[in-house]
Amino acid sequence: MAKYPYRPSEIEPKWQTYWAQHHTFRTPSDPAELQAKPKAYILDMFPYLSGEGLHVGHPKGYTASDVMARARRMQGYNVLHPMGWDAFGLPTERAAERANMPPAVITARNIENFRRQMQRVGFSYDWEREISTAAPDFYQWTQWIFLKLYERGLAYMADVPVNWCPALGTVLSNEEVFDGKYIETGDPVERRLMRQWMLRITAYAERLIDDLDDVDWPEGIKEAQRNWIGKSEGALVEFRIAEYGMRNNGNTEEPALRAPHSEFRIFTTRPDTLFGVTYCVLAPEHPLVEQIVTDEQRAAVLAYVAQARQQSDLQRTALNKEKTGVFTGAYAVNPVNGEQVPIWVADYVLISYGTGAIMAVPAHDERDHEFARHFNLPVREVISPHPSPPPMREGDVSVQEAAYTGDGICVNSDFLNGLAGAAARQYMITWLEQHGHGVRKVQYRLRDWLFSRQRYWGEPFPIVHLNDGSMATIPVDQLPIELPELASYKPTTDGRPPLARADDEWLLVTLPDGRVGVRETNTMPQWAGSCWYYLRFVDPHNAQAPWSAAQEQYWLPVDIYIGGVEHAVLHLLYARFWHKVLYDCGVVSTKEPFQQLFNQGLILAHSYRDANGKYYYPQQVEERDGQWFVKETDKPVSTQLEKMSKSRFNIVSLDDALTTYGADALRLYEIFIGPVSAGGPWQTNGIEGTWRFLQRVWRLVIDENTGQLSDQLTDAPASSEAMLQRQLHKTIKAVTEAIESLDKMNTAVSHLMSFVNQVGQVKTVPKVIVKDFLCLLSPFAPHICDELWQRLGEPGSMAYVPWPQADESLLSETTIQMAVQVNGKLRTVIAMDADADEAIVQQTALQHEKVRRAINGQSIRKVIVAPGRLVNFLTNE
Ligand code: ANZ
Repeated sequence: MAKYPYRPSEIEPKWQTYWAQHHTFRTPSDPAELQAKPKAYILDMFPYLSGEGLHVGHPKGYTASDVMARARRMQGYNVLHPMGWDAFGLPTERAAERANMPPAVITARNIENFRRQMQRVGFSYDWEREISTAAPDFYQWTQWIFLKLYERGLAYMADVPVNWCPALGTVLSNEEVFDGKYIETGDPVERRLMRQWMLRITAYAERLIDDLDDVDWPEGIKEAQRNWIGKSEGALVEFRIAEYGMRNNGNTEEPALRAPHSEFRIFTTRPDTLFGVTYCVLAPEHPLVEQIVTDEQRAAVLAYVAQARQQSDLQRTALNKEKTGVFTGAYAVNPVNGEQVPIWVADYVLISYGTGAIMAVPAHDERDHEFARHFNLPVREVISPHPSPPPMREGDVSVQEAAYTGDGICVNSDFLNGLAGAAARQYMITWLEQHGHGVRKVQYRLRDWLFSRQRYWGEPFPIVHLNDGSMATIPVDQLPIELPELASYKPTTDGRPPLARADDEWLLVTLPDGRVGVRETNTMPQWAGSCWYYLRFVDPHNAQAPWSAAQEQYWLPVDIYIGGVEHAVLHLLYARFWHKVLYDCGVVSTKEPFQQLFNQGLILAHSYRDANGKYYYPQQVEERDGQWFVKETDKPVSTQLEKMSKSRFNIVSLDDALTTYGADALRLYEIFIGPVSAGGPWQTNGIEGTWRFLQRVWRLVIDENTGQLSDQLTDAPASSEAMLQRQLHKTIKAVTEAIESLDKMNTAVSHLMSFVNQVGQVKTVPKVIVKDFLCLLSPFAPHICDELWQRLGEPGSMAYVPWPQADESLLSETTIQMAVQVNGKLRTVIAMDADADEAIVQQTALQHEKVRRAINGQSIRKVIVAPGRLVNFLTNE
């Protein structure tokens, strides 16, 4: 047994303490220091707190950003790499409810645990800048920003149909609801009309789309944002309600309509189809329904409206759902030809979009077509796919059978006949405007943001309701409005916020001018703090202002923002909105907050599930002849790779992995698993591999028997080992490029491993070469590198040692072509460096799309490499 082996359990706490005591990662803030260097603001999406702490899936993104931050410091940048806590919100409050403790106490405990875990992994955060969104000195400024929104007319109260979640006792935003359920818990959501705070995000819809062009984000995320905002261009068209007397070709027997509104407006993206309207539809909630419904139809219509209210928008608008609806008995007049068309009520028209009413063109809209077929309403073709007058061509489908939704030539359309597409739409809009029947309209799917919650654990609003019914703002110098202590934090079933139970001392306010009122008792949603936390990091202890202009101008925008793809819409859209408002207020200097966005992939783990869907822990199951069984009951179970979660019993504990292998092995493995954006399965033998690699690195420098420097090391110049020197410079180049790409950081680890293999082939190793190698390894495995650096006689941490530069003259140019086979079958040919070792060859081959497709997720049983010629992957087919 070696007496002085690699012992992460000793080295890692030692260097973590050293970094803390020496403020190694303190962010420069003094103007001269800032001026002297370029900046890199590298930010992780801060976690929302949970009682479970972190599992091995979480550090994937955190490690990638930490490697980047550490490399940037060595490359001569001023680096801002902070961490904080998304501490308000439902998850914490629910945990507090379960534990029967005040949310503040649970929050403090969770923060301790998260911080302890992150420090154990050795992330180079500047802990002196740690923030929590639930701390009064933070949310004071959240309230301050709310006042800015309010002053600009971007925050208002309104009676709105809300998503009310009975299980949570609160309303939720549109973005938080999918398929009629709260996205986090699956609790059902119903529609209610409530008076709530709204933020006018729709006023920024256009800019939220346009400015996406200026940021360096994954195209998929940009697209998700564009779709969420959902810009449509078209027209608002006015339809008059036909007089009862004029209906049915002039039967004057019936009474005249007494409706106060005798017209309604519809939104359409296809004004070119107006001559094809054969009926109109109002949403069940449309206020006109009750006024126009005829006596014969009233009972049927009211029954239909009542049942439609029970269903979510998604259920109602599903394309394949059988269409339902009821005729109101009333008719509308088509403004282009004076024709009278029946008005129906149907749930496929949503009250929340457009005007809540449509003109139906069954010949050219699929949903209208289905509806018309179902209720035997006429279908009139007004767009022809072919330029010359229809006889139909072979293979054509008549619009009686299926809607034709494409562009084409207008037919049966009076003055539009012969026009096509955009030109026809423009012509019609102009016609409508000239005749006073409609206007051009850009419509967004985006709704204003429902910004209040009936929960305790959130920011109080800095608003007072005065006795005369008006509202007033709390003066800025009285912020923060702190959350009061309550006997019970529980939500209510009637929507009365818990803060309404606070004592009068908190509730009743006398403003400086003597006016009195009651505080707003709703709280802000969890998204509020995360909308601007990245700004507070630039100047977190400022008591006079949310941040100083100088710090903001230096650090913003965030250069690299790393986090999960689940934030594609919500957080990123909300934060961009606030940022733009702050930009308009002149308090931030950039239009966009996050220049480059990066999504890390998920780390998956095997889960075990029986036929009833019940999950088992890995310890409860065993494999026999390739089949998995529950040990105790012999029940067969299936195994699959899934996202780690408590409910799937497949969490791999971060603390356990750290205890067994140490932080450096874990960090290396998190990166090694695959491209940062791809994720992959967690495998114990994988982390064992990086752990053994670090042992080899250790032995490269330390003689395990004596604890002294290895005899192999010499003080000779690098050129004394020409091959190794060349190899080093290739590694410098490859690792530098891999870090720069961020996504392909995993390849850096293989290059580092391959370099250590090369060292194994030489007798003596110049210390200068080892030192450069440690520089390259240190962002990934900082503890062992600092330790070896010190043992090599260098002072302090490596955190700011200049990054090595590759000497181009030492980079060999020889490349060779290698064949790549999967199970003996040629898949591709790759160009490789002539002295690349097996690990690099394999890694490079596996990056290839064709190879990956051929392997198709199967595990690799064996790899055969014929140096300089071919590599063959054998899988468990
Ligand atoms: C007539 C028409 C003819 C339409 C045609 C489409 C095709 P986007 O692109 O999503 O904005 N619509 C309008 N308001 C609606 C509502 N509240 N609920 C359900 N559907 C509604 O879609 C706009 C189109 O969706 C509008 O254009 C309208 O149908 C429908 F050949 O008007 B269209």
